[in-house]
Amino acid sequence: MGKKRKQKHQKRKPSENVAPDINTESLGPEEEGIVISRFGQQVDIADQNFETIRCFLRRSNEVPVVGDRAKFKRQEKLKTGVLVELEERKSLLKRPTPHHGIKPVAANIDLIALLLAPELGFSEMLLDRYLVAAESSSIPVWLIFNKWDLLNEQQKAEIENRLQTYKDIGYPIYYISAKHGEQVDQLVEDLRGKQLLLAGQSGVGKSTLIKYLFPDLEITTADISETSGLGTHTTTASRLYKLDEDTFLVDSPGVREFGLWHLEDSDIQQGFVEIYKLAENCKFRDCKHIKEPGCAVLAAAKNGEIAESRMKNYHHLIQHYDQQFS
Ligand SMILES: Nc1nc2c(ncn2[C@@H]2O[C@H](COP(=O)(O)OP(=O)(O)OP(=O)(O)O)[C@@H](O)[C@H]2O)c(=O)[nH]1
Ligand SMILES: [Mg+2]
Ligand SMILES: [Zn+2]
Repeated sequence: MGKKRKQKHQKRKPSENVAPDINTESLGPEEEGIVISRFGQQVDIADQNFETIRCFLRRSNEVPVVGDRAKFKRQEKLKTGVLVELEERKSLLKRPTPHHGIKPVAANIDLIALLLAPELGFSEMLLDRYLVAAESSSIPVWLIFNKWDLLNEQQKAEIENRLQTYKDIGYPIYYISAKHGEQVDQLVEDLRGKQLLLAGQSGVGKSTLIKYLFPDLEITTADISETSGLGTHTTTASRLYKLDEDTFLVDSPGVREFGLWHLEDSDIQQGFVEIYKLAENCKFRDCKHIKEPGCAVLAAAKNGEIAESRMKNYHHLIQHYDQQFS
């Protein structure tokens, strides 16, 4: 799904410029690990046994993010060490900050599990914006509709009906209840072998899913505020959890502004994958499928081959996006 964009990343040999309170003499041999969390000038790296070592950064280190594979040296007999270098990344997922900045979120993610939940008012527009942003990172997306237990049969049928559009486009969809573990086993079987990011608005239940999978860990989750109907941003830093030797999940803070990321026209065009596929048959190469003659997309939409809501949202984004968010 989407185009492939290789992330190039230079490997740099660090100088011996070590954080001041580290005595180089006491450092052990180089070991391999994985970055599970980062705080300012320090990172938590899990070693081969998945024991956490708090590592200091050297000034020459490339900035590590959750999910990076790294070489480090530990200070003997202590639970601290130094980061030596990062391995080349397969991918680097970024997200916008509130003031038009862009911040790296996680490295080596090969699947985005986008959680949706009923009480946040499931909307196709929000989902389409998320999908456009996710598609621009070239990482596959699965849709996980959580809190299935809160719905009655009629509501379930309505949601399934609305999500059928996305299933038809090719997005895998799961209906789960993270809190009660319903349908979670099937999801987990399908996730094996991947390093994935749990994404979605604050309050959809990302941490609750982690909590269900790791019952022995202390993980904070919180109720959705009754007055605002919004999540409360309970998780404040991304963190990686290991499910098995080759399955890792990153819990991340919910981002309200994710869907409002500034998107180029080309991102919007490529982010509606079923529309993008049809666009190669348009008469004009730069067709935006608004009212151009010989437009294959508009013809397909007229024949009912593209869902009405998708076409409407595509038009809305491509025509109003800049005015609205720049
Ligand atoms: N009924 C029901 N409630 C759930 C389910 N999953 C999560 N919740 C509740 O939803 C609330 C929010 O869950 P969290 O796991 O904290 O949400 P989050 O996505 O991690 O939110 P942030 O960390 O703020 O991004 C909590 O009160 C959970 O108990 C579910 O499957 N069913
Ligand atoms: Mg959370
Ligand atoms: Zn067209």
